[in-house]
Amino acid sequence: MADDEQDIILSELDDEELTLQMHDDLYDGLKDEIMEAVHILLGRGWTPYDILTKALVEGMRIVGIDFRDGILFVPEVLLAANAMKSGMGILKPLLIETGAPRLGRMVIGTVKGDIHDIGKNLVSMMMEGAGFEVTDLGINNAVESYIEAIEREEPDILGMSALLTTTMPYMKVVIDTLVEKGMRDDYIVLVGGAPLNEEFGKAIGADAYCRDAAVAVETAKELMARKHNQQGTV
Ligand code: B1M
Repeated sequence: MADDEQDIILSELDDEELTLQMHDDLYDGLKDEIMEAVHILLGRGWTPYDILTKALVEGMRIVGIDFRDGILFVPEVLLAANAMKSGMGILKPLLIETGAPRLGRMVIGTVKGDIHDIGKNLVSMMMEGAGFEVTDLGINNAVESYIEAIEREEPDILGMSALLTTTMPYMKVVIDTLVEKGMRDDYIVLVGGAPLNEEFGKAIGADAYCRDAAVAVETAKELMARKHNQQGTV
């Protein structure tokens, strides 16, 4: 594949071919090619959201399948993740510069034991683009880190991400601690990540499970509106 690829001129591919090529390039961890292709699609009038979902997220989904099946290993997936992040880096300012009115504040982080951050970063970007102020705590957050951040930032929303079946139960540790401290009702708690589902979200006492970044934005807006209505501020 590498020999053929040297001859491919990305700008000469049509949209569909280019999208498929991006899936391949992400798979191969080709950061420069991903960045070039993102610029080409932007130049062709693609929205940042379409580039994210159709080219980058879809490419990472394919990587995930081969990682699961033992065809790809951690070093290769890390390269793919870096290529994905470089593409996201170009799109981030475009997703954020919407001039949307401030809707509220969010603190978000990946839970303890978990270093996956691509999905969380996507949620942060989309939330910022929708008008939320976001404090991103990064990866591997213990309950103390969440508590310290929400006491400092006083957000409306606490978001937690987990990508491993072994780390998702930690979300309950955080929520239980909020309950113990009498702080649970002060925040909207949203959770997300590939292994979660709605039932899990309910079982651990979150306000909502968000399937993807777009759902996170919609859910956040809806629950913020409900909160304002309850407080009689809207
Ligand atoms: Co990991 N990994 N990984 N990995 N990795 C998974 C999650 C896995 C499903 C792969 C597989 O086997 N198919 C599997 C988990 C299996 C399980 O738990 N049942 C797995 C494993 C096993 C591991 C290791 C244990 C591998 C090892 O070391 N042997 C190890 C664990 C490290 C750790 O965390 N302690 C590991 C390591 C890694 C890398 C470092 C190589 C890399 C992470 C790089 C990084 O993130 N910086 C990596 C990657 C890239 C993946 C896959 C391939 C892709 C994840 C991703 O970025 N997806 C993943 C396979 C998969 O998920 N199918 C896999 C793209 C992203 C846009 O989607 O993160 O789902 P996602 O986010 C979505 C939604 O879920 C939602 O919105 C996002 C955007 O739409 N969402 C939220 C996410 N968080 C949210 C928070 C919210 C709301 C919505 O808050 C409100």
